[in-house]
Amino acid sequence: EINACLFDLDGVLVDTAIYHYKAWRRLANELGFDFTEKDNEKLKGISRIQSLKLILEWGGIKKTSKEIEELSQKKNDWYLEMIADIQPNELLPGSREFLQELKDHGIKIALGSASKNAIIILDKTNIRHFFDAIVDGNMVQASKPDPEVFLIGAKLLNIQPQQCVVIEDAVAGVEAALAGNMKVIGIGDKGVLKEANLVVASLAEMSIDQLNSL
Ligand code: B16
Ligand code: MG
Repeated sequence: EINACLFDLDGVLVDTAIYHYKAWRRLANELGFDFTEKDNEKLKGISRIQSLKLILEWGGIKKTSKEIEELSQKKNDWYLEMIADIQPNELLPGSREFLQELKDHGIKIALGSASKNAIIILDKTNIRHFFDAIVDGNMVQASKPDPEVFLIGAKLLNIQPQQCVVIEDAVAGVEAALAGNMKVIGIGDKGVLKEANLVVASLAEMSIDQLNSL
C-alpha cells in the first residue's frame, strides 16, 4: 500500500528544467562550447556543482575550485533572474490537481529536490501548503542517484520507504528512488526512464488508483 508520495520539483511539478538548461547553455557558450538536449538529461537531478563539473569536462576545460564557485554563482544568478517572475501557470499539467487528489485521500506529500532554490519556486507557484515535508538541496550531503533526499523525506513523514512512491523526471532520480527501496513513477520518456515502475507523459495522466497498482 502506498501511504506517501515524494515529488521531485524541476521537470515534475514545475517547468523549470528548461531554465536550468538555458542558464547552463549560456555559461557553456560563454566558455566557448555548446552541449545538446541529450547531454542535458545527464544534468537533471544532480547538484549545481556536479552539473558544472560535468559541463566543464564536456568542454575539456579545467578550472580552479575558486573559479568553479564563481561560475556556479553566475549560472545561479541567471537562473534566479529567469524564475523571478515564475507564476502558478508554469506548473506542469496536472500538478496542482494531483497534489489536491492526494491530499483529499490522506496520502502524505513530500518534496525531494536537489535544488537549493526549491522553496522560492514552491512559494511563487502557490503550492507550498500541499507539502507535509520539504527536503531540498540545502539539506542533503549526497546528491541523486544517492537515495538520501528521499530517505530523509520518508523519515520526516514517518512512513516506511516501501510505502512511498517517488515521482521523477531524471534518470538519477529514478535510480535514487530504487536505491531507497521505493516505487518510482517516471514523468517523460519511457526510453529514457527505463527503470521506473511506470512512466507517464505528465501528472495529468495520474490517478490514485495507479499508485496502488504499482
Ligand atoms: P539548484 P530537482 C534539480 O532539481 C535539477 O533537476 C537540476 O538540474 C539542478 O542542477 C539541481 O536541482 C540543483 O538546482 O542549482 O537550483 O540548486 O529536479 O531535483 O527538483
Ligand atoms: Mg527533476
